[in-house]
Amino acid sequence: MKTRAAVAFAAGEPLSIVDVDVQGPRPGEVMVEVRATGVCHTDEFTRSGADPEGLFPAIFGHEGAGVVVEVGAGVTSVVPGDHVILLYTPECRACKSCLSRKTNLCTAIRATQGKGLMPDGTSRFSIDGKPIHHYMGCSSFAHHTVLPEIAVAKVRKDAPFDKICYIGCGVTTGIGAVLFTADVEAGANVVVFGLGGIGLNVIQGARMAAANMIVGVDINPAREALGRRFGMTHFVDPRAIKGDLVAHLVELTGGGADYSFECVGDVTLMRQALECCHRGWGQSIIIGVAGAGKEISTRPFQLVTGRVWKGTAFGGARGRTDVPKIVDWYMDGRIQIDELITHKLPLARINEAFDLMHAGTSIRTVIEFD
Ligand code: NAD
Ligand code: 022
Ligand code: ZN
Repeated sequence: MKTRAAVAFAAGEPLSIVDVDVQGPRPGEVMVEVRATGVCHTDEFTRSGADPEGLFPAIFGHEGAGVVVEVGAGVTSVVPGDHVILLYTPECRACKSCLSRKTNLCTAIRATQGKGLMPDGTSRFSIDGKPIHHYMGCSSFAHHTVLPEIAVAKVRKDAPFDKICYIGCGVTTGIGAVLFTADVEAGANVVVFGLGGIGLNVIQGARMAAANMIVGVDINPAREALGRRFGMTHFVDPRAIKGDLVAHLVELTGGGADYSFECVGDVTLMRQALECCHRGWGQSIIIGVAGAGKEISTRPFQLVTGRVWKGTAFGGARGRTDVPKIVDWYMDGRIQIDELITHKLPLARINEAFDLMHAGTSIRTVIEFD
């Protein structure tokens, strides 16, 4: 069948809105009618050409929600009509990683996903018989897309697609980093570097964990008001303080952060985030994705004296298990999403979402399909 999609034909070019051919689901796969998708940083990172692993032509998008319209042979966990959130981190519950209970990084379809292909090594998308790559196993910038069954989380039907699509990446990454990766305890002092689509969700995760101080650090002073609405108790603009940022944060937190989170993707900030942690136990969690080839550094003394450096993908969340719970938290009013969806556009105007991202005026732009 034909479906409308935003196709990236070459690095650095705007996406083209065209009709593409999409094949039905093969065994173990499902076709989803995407109803809404967020536009996130990695989409722009790959579109711009900065991602050395970027493949073209491709259909980007990895923050999607929609309705299952067809299932392939052997699919048992969803049926047509089910509402789902797409998962760039699948959960097979059978690979070594899933069975370990120590990581959410399922390896079942990892090799082909990174190559922009379905697990059988082929693509479901094409134009004039020429294949188009999938992206992060999701390709939510297509009105209809095909995924392995293990890469969709079934969610309740009363949840609005234009809000819960954001649970497909930013919300889960930020809240999950606090609750799953760091396991922040009540009363802890938390420092968050970068108050964008991820950092603001870290802040609300810290509020859920009943943290004591929640210190936000951002060079954009406009982020202070939004941070406070999500539970931030103190704001630091690095450009406004005199002297060393790390010393300032250690002083402010009365000896250092119990937990810090880097939500920018800058290796200098990653070092500062580690070094502002409390001697003996402070943990720093890297969420931001740094450019290819970048390296982090610190003195070994920082770790020898008990600070811990960690990283997290998708907030450590197990997609099919944890994502439906996060949807419930939203529906029960325990987390805020609406305030972070600052812009909405139809697919035809998706390129404006990248402009808004660069201008720093958006937190999230959501594309709604009609
Ligand atoms: P964003 O652009 O919305 O937010 C970044 C924020 O950092 C902005 O508010 C900006 O003003 C601030 N900032 C920039 N430079 C700064 C500096 N030197 N000091 C302090 N603040 C600074 O981006 P986002 O959507 O929140 O994403 C943040 C990062 O998280 C990206 O690198 C993204 O790729 C990554 N990410 C990682 C995962 C994961 O699973 N690990 C998932 C999603 C996103
Ligand atoms: C999502 N991300 C950034 C903004 N939005 C993001 C980027 C990369 C990862 C997670 C989130 C990530 C961390 C670790 C890995 N990835 C490797 C996982 C593994 O090897 O098992 C990652 C993921 C998917 C893809 C590439 C890297 C991909 O599909 N191309 C989860
Ligand atoms: Zn993302």
